[in-house]
Amino acid sequence: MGNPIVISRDVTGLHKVFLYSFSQIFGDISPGGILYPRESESREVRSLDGVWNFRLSPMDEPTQGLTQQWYQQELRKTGDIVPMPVPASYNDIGPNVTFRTFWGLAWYDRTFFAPSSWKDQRVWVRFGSVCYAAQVWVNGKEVASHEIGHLPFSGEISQALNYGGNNVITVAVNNTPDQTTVPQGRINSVKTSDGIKHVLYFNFDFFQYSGIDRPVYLYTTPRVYIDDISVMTDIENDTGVVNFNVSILGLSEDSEEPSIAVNLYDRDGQVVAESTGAEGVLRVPDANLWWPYIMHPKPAYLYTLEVIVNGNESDVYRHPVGIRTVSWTNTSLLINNHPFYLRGFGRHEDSDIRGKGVDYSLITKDYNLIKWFGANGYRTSHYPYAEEILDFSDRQGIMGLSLVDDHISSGFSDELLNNHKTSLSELIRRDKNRPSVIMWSIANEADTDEDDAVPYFKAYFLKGPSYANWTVTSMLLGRQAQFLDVICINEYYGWGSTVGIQEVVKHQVMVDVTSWHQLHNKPVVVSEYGTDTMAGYHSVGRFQLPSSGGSEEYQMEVMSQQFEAFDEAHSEGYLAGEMIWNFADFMTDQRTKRVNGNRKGMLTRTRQPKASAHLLRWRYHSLARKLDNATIARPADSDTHFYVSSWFARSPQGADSSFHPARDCERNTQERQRRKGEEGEQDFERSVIKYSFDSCKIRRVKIIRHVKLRQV
Ligand code: GCB
Repeated sequence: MGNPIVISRDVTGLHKVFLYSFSQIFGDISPGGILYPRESESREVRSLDGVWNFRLSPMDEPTQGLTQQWYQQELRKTGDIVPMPVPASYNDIGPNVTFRTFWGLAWYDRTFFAPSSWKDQRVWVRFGSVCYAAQVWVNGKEVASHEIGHLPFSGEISQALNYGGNNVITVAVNNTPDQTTVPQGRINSVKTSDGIKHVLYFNFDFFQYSGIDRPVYLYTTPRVYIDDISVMTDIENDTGVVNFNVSILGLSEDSEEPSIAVNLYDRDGQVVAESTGAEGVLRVPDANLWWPYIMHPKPAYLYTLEVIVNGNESDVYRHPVGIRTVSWTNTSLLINNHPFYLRGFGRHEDSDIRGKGVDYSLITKDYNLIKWFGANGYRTSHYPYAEEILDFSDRQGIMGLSLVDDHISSGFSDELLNNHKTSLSELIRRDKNRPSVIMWSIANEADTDEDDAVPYFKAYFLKGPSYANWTVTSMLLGRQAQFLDVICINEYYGWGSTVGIQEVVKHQVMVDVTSWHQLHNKPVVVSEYGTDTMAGYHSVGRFQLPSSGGSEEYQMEVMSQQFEAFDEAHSEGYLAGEMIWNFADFMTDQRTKRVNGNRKGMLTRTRQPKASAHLLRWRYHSLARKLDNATIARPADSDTHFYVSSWFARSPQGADSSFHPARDCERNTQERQRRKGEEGEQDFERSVIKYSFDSCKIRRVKIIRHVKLRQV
């Protein structure tokens, strides 16, 4: 099932999922289904991936392709074309900087054959994503359009096809941002010796790759077809419960009333439950639940839901289903009623040459590495990831905080709100059935301090579909955090303006996490922390000369400080996870603070480990052993003098005998309880705030606001 929705809270404080009608649960979800194309007895799927023809619009006449109707003929007849791989971002494929920095309309086309056997069916084209906006023609007829990248769209092309012959598909891609697009951006003007130059500007920290970056499929369905399937799962003792809802489209007055059969198969192809009708409940005794990686010896168990529609024609669609629940208390996250601690990363879809283009070799390598680290989740920062990537998460048990395109910084207009809501609603429509998706995250580091932000996010929260999480970075969020279920904070102590002062880390992290929890009585996840680090740059560590920012040693030292704070906050009971920024180095715009991209990765952009990768691996493995009771082997190369976790040996040999459960944490807790007892709850909070105010001047404004917000 997709993301659980809190509808009620019981007196124990455990937030439970109750099943209401699907429309209530999914709120303003975008209409119509967007099922992934899958072959079956009634459906054919053909990939249109490969090498397409490509040309950019002239910079001085960006709309030329539209005014001259390039889509009415093959692109090669309109001017010079170059080959362009699909899926891939076009920016780093071209021979020159024009491709890299281009903004405006880019044009693609290719031909394909449509067999005569398709004539009696419906034929569709489906794009996994086009960044940012797309218009699609087949043989000169417009068949689809879509705005907002990183999300799929489809269009029926039955009426436009030349059956038994060749067809031309043309796509115009527009990557021009403004203050109402999601994410926001603008075109800046710069005076140069050749006159005014118009350049793309984004105020977020990743390269805005453009183009047809995810797979393109043609697929067929019968005329009466399964348009969408929604599942919500629950657990009653040992019984797995699968609530399903099927929507069928294409019925005409002459259509026979279709009958619907729904079967659930286990991994061995045995039917374990069956039902009929468009809505119903399947019960699976002794169900194999979907568990995250490492939390269970058989993680990521997937059943197959088969839907068969019989009428004048029949349609069959098979959908993977993981049976699991996600819930949360005011301190923790739970999966299948067991508390879990998120240990993972912020990531990017990013690699050289292909940009954000889907690449199975890269995806497979990345998941091998995620598991090598012993991570159990990640945040799909800062946009919805490819379905092909999330399939790996579903199949391997890697939990995900699924982010809508979340860089909304300011200029909170109605149009922006509309686009933002559409994007979240399309994301939920796409991923609602994925067991690996455990939260929806809707904004990253928005300017929540602006007055316009309050009504903006209020409207977003009240009318939009449900979600569970909002990522924020500073104390300024206070007014909006009341609407959230889980609070994620980004913090960069020991970096940014405190680079070189790593002593600030532990204390400030505790202050942030504690204050957020106390202010809203909700679980807190640290969704970003980290330092830029040049692989191969070393400075001597803290036990000899001071290490300096940017070195591999410094990155480990800051991490080590963060780990101590995380363990302390976790032992207090309200830190529900930690996600380092970033899994791997990634490309950004050219900026003064970026040396060929962002270097906060544990891995280089080519996925080679920095020293920190080993430190993180030690930590995640030791957390898995302690918190998930996992029997995974301790990493062999575990000789470290860094703080890894309170359950990990500090001895250079890392011998197993020194594996001591939660001793430090308990001591810390006792000390804090003693302090609370002496000072009283209120005083304790105030002293925390005052202390941070004194010890770190940078936080002064934020802390003052924090105090004010508490009075709101
Ligand atoms: C952040 C942003 C992330 C940046 C990161 C950094 O807070 O959420 O997009 O890449 O900082 O490295 O500056």
